[in-house]
Amino acid sequence: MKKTGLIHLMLVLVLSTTALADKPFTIKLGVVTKPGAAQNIMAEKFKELVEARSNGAYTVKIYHSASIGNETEILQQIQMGTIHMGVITGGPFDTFDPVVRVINYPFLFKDHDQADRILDGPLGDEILKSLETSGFKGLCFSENGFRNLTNSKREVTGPDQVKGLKIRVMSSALHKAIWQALGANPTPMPWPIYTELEQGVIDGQENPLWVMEVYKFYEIQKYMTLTRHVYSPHINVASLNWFNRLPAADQSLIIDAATESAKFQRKDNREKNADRLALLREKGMQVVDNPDIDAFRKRVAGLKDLDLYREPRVRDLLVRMLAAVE
Ligand code: EAX
Repeated sequence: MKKTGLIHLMLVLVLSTTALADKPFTIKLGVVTKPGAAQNIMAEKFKELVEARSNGAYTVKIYHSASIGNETEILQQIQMGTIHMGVITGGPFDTFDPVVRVINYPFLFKDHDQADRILDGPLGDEILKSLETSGFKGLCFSENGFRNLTNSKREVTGPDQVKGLKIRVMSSALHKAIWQALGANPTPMPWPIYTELEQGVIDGQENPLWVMEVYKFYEIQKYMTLTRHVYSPHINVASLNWFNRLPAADQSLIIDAATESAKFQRKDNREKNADRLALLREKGMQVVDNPDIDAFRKRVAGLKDLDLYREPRVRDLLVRMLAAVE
């Protein structure tokens, strides 16, 4: 315990002196996805704004395509301060702070407007603030988007056809529980997963529309169902130790640039969805537009009573979140 504390302090000192001495200072930012992905669009916009506004004081280096590890590993490096920032999906985050499970709750948000209103409001702030307990400065939410099911086996119009499908899920206890409740055989696996889908290690996966396009899942997944079962935000985070030692003006610059980039990215992502759906159909995917959402909802209704939400502060936030979306 003591030793870890000392190493931590040394790291902090190294990081803070470098921040003052080196100009430009290079902000190392990690994303697991590749150029063209939602996370990368967020990261690239952030880079553009920070570099343009800091008068040469900061450059941003984006480590992408899992070059520095999967999302769990990127988060660990951010905790240690060896990577300064990340754009990370909600899934793997919930092992670091179970409060993140509240925003990934199935069928929580009705639409984008509601998601924005809540995540950009006091409840979203509470979640960002909570991340400080695990060493992250939560900056803002950009988006992966509403997640949809794809698979290579059969058309899915309701949960009955999900039964027995081997579905890859993110490394998240919540996502695993959702697919268990739906009758699937969920397999947690880090990103990327093309090879596993191609080789049939898994039958299906679930992600927003951009993923099926950017990662060419239309080549290997014939069936898609617009389940929109989870709204999947990205949490934009910085290493708390690093961030706390920045001058106040630089902190504001980073927060403002991240917030503006998130607004830009969410809009961009949403504007492209109609064309994406058309493209995926054109590429041969068979799409179920209106599955039996009520039946899906019923199967996951008991999730809020699981141990996943047992911790009092997590439960309390879930209860207030569910009330806020009513
Ligand atoms: O953004 O692991 C996942 O399913 C994520 O959604 C992935 O990073 C794609």
